Amino acid sequence: MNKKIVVVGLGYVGLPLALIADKKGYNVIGIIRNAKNAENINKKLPPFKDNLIERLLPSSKLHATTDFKEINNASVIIICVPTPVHRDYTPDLKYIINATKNIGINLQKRQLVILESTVNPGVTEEIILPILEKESGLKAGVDFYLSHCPERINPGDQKWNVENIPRVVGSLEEIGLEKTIKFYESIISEKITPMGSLKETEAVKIVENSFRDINIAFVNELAISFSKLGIDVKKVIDGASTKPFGFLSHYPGCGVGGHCIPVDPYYLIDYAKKNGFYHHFLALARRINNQMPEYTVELLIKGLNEKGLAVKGTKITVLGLSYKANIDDDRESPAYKIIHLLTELKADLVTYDPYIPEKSTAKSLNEALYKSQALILVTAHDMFKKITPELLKQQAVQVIIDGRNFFNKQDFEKNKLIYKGIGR
Ligand code: SAJ
Repeated sequence: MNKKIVVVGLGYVGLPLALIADKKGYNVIGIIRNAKNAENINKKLPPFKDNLIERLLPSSKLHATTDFKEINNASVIIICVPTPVHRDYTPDLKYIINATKNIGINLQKRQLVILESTVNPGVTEEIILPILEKESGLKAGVDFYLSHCPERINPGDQKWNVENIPRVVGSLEEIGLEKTIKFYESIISEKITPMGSLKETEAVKIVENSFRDINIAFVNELAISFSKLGIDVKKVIDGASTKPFGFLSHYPGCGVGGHCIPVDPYYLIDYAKKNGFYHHFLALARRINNQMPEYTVELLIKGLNEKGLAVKGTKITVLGLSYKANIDDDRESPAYKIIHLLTELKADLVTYDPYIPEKSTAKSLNEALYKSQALILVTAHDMFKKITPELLKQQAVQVIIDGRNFFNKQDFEKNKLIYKGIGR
């Protein structure tokens, strides 16, 4: 295999992959849409916060470009573009289709095309394959190879990264499968598991993330129920976690964000529906998780009422914009749904996320809390641990809505602050 490979899409998935392949001796070309972003990557400027990228980018030989002609003579072409959903939650494959068309136009014999983006079963064979054949005039599985290896990146994870996360791979036929396994075994130190088909491989990733979404929905529903029963759901989940088998803890929160968990189940719901089956359970879990921002705002309204305050005109601080702790990614973040709801209720809003200063209205935590009468914690950034009842009492804060059950409830209640968590 010649050592030239192409990675289409240099985001959370493509850039770590390109850098690991570069580190393992491949000649890596990254193809992206935005020339400015390509320029910045070539200047070794990390496009977002990520330890592996900050570690490997400075010494990498990765070259970023917008020119799909660079596919010429590559042995492997890996598609790592986003797979979002439309506003009606149906799959939005425009990035996949655009990348595939440009690859097809430049495709050559014996090249291996691998999809890493998360898709529902069927996309590789029913969408990608026909476009590649049409644009190239080549035959899949004969003239070129077509495989799927779903990405498993966990943004912000200090332990698991592209180099040490096991992978599953599937292909149209045996030779493509062997080539794909060989490629991933040359860059990843963990097990590469072959699946029996492309659809099985696509289904693995959707099942992984749907599993997480339904488990989060389960504890979110428990939180709403237990808050009426006077039971602290966090303590119950911690208690259940002492069981060494048959239980995997998830925790309730003010919403489920990110570009994976709240999105991926819709791909399966949509595809199964088109094939005669409706996933009531997956759809219900999505509805439960999607209503957590509203539930959180209702908690705030109740908390303010206990102090005779209305939302309208009250200074309220929203802490955290990113979708999960200690990262700067705010895609699908519940923060924006909460901000929208509070804006509609005419709150005097201030927002602060130390990882996303450019979208925060306050420049510091102190500025964000200044003269604020209530706060909603949306993202459990470590740096918010410095928020104590004493700090809040120096301001005018009387109500705390803890959207991630992050604070010590007793501490706040002991200081006569109104504390409401999610299910506690
Ligand atoms: N969340 C909860 N309760 C939980 C766990 C998460 O409310 O118990 C919320 C988070 O606050 C966040 C959203 O769900 O808003 C997603 O959180 P996440 O930890 O699942 O983070 P992601 O979206 O980065 O998920 C990634 C996924 N990786 C890939 O899709 C390749 C997912 O498969 C991993 O399981 C997950 O990381 C992980 O385990 O951290």
